[in-house]
Amino acid sequence: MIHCIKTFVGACLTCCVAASAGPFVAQAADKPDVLFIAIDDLNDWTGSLGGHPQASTPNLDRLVARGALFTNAHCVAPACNPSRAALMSGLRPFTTGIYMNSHPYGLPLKDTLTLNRHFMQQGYRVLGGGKIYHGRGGLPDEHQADWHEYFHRGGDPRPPVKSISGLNMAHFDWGPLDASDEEMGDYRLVSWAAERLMQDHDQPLFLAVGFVKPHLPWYVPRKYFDRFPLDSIQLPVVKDDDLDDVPPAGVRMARPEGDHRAVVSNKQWHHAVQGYLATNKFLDGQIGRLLEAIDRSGRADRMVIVLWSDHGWHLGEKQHWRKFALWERATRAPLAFIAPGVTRPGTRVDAPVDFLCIYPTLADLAGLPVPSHVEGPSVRPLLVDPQSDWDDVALITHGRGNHAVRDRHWRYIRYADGSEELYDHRNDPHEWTNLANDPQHAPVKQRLGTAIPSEEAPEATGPAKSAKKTTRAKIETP
Ligand SMILES: [Ca+2]
Ligand SMILES: [Ca+2]
Repeated sequence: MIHCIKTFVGACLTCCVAASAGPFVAQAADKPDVLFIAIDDLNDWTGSLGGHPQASTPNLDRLVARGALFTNAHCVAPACNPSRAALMSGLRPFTTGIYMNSHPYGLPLKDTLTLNRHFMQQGYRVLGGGKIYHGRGGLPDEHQADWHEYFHRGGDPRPPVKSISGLNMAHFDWGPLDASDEEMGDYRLVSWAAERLMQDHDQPLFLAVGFVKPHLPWYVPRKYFDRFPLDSIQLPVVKDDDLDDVPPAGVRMARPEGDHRAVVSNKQWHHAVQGYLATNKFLDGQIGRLLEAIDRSGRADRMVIVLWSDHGWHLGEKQHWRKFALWERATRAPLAFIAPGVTRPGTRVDAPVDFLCIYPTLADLAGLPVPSHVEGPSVRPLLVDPQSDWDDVALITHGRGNHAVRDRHWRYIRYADGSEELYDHRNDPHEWTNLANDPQHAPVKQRLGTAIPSEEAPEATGPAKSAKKTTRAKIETP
């Protein structure tokens, strides 16, 4: 294994040095292809992360088992736009000002060497499809030239009624479709990606495949709902008075009088869990098709793969739904790297990381320089040896001034008004008991608090929408 690692790294370093001296194409054969798999709104309800006992994701589990799965990985921000903007730019929300879905990324990142720009500059053929950055209206003007090709997957079939659940809450809805897999946007996305994997390219590939499911609405073909009969559905484990020890800033994020009251009073909780499990099962089938394409392409042994989902998702834990919060279920999400010659199959990494590690790690694994602006660390040491010393923590930001810090055992939350939560995951995996006011844990808060910034950029503005003057979660529209 050591020999393999040296050979792979050596080849990359050689081509990196050579690339600066002449046309890149001559060295392209030495660079690995990169397959960048983005998933929208998939929390830890996968077979491999075990967030729900009925989660069934055998294809995803098979893919991540080929390399290193991070079991304590967290988004940088628990919302689509700021999570993706941070991951793709290498910059935290409090550096760019992109804190919320309402803060546009186009102009603020106009001059930033984003991940796809970096790979393009380094001689990669950069292809994207589906949802990579946030936004359904196409790419912002400032980012049009950042992809050699971009595939827009189109929409998904709709049910004949406005709201299957009866909640009438826009796309906060779920139910079976009388439609085929082939009619789904993510099916077309995989077909496109498979074609590109089969083609010959005279440059190494950076292929970004952005699945839109399991984002709401949870409408997928009926067979996936049938797979999870309603009378078998297990609700998440919750504690009725869980919010009693959460400070008001946290309760405002949970907003129990909103989604949760609507779901419970309309007897939709089981239906919603069924809908999420079914949509995850549909997604998993598409990951299976992508996996087949990878293997058919003959590229697998020269391909670095990263798989991630942009944040977690609550389904009633802390009387909260959706993302937009700083607890474990909203921030924990799948992250896996498969890097031939570096990772070993079946590796599980328990060290805490956040998705700011993705940019530098991919650059590192491809033998590219890591741009100096990038704020996260490469996790290569953990890929080589999951037991490596790792002092870093995961830092999650939700709105200006609100942060969570996660290490191996603890989650520390500090809101903009200074109020706090502290949870010990060694004996409180559901984060039920807030220990922030227990004086004996002051040193833990002090230690984790050093990760929280003392200065934060103002909220970004742009031509499309102006930034909202609040950090409240309730302003979000997913
Ligand atoms: Ca998302
Ligand atoms: Ca509690």
